[in-house]
Amino acid sequence: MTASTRFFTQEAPIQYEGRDSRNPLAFRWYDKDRMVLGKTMEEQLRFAIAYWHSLAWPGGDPFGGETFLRPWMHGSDEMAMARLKADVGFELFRLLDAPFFCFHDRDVAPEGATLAESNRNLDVIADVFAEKMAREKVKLLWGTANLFSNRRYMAGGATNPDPDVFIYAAAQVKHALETTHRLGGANYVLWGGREGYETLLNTDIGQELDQLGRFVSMVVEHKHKIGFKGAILVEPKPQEPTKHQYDFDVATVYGFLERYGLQKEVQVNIEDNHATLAGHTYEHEIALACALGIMGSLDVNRGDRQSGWDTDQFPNDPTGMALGFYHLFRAGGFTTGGCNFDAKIRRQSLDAEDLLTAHIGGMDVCARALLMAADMIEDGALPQFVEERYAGWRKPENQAILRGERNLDDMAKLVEERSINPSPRSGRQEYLENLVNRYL
Ligand code: XUL
Ligand code: CO
Repeated sequence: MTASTRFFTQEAPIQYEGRDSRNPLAFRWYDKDRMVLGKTMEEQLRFAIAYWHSLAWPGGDPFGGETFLRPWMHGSDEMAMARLKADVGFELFRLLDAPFFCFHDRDVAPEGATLAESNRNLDVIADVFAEKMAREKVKLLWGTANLFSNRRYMAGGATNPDPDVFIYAAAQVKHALETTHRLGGANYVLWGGREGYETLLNTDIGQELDQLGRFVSMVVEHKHKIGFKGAILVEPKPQEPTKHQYDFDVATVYGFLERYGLQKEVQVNIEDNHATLAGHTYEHEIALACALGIMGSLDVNRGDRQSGWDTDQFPNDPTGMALGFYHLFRAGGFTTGGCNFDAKIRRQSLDAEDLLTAHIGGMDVCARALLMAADMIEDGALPQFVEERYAGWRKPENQAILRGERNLDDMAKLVEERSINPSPRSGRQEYLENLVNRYL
């Protein structure tokens, strides 16, 4: 343990104690070496801790300021504070035995007066990270750039009406991508918090989409230029902070990627609370991304049924998670991606221990969901039902339709020739729901 932190009273890493354990600082489901679907739980779930929520958020809300009073947020030497934050961060990763973490450039090092100064600050902390990562065996799931906090980005980064802001944002992303590459990051994320609009009265949507298309293309070009092997991920969200965001949901992102020829280069980072804000479920977004071949990574969290905003709470619904995991792991699970806790403790959760219990609970929810999803997959009744439901499409004469070898005239002929008069079959939804309940 780094003696300087003295933040956590817990010293030994959290252990798996099994489902009957009453110890709040123990895993009840996450047994990292347990084999599930051919890999260990640790390899399947690839947990990451989000620097911004757990280390850089002071506990404010729109009506009240800081509640946490973290020692590393109160000091005049900003770089010394950034180092202390890194000490506490890596202590948190060690205690949770988390294999990965994620960060925004501005969470980890202070913004300077110029981009060059900000880059230098980030480089210093990236060196600190590199050393700690080697020592603690922690890896970087993804890095990203904060293009939303500074007032220069109030009208967007890539989609700003002022080309100078676009240029500044692109230069900032270049450095964040290179830093991610230097630290061996498995992915690089683009979340367009302010790539949207507040009012159409002052916005040229077509122009802004073209700017965003060029921006993402430049990121992809640079990735290849520097030899970054990780995936570039766009994170969909329908709104907040802007009234409307261009990366609304998985379907919208796919349309955007196709339009700019990026569908083979870019995947998605899907967040539960963003899915619900878009009027979908996590399950829907994951299944669609798998079907479209753009499933990248997950931000695991949850919203609140009554609140219409991004509450970013730690997940606590294993069943909902299992339904999403079922699609993800049926499609083979993660390659570069993982489960990133883009989740924050509530602002009254003041104690260091609250950070631990929140993650322990979230990791257990994901582990339990993985076990359920594995049962659903291995038992085979669900996939088999779907397979049989579409069996008619496997027949060569019907495959020919999908291959574009038949037209509407052929359809009319076929109805005559085959005396087609379809008789509907039950979708058996209640049977399937009861089936899912068996795996819980
Ligand atoms: C915001 C959000 C971001 C991204 C990274 O809602 O999810 O933290 O995950 O910029
Ligand atoms: Co997120």
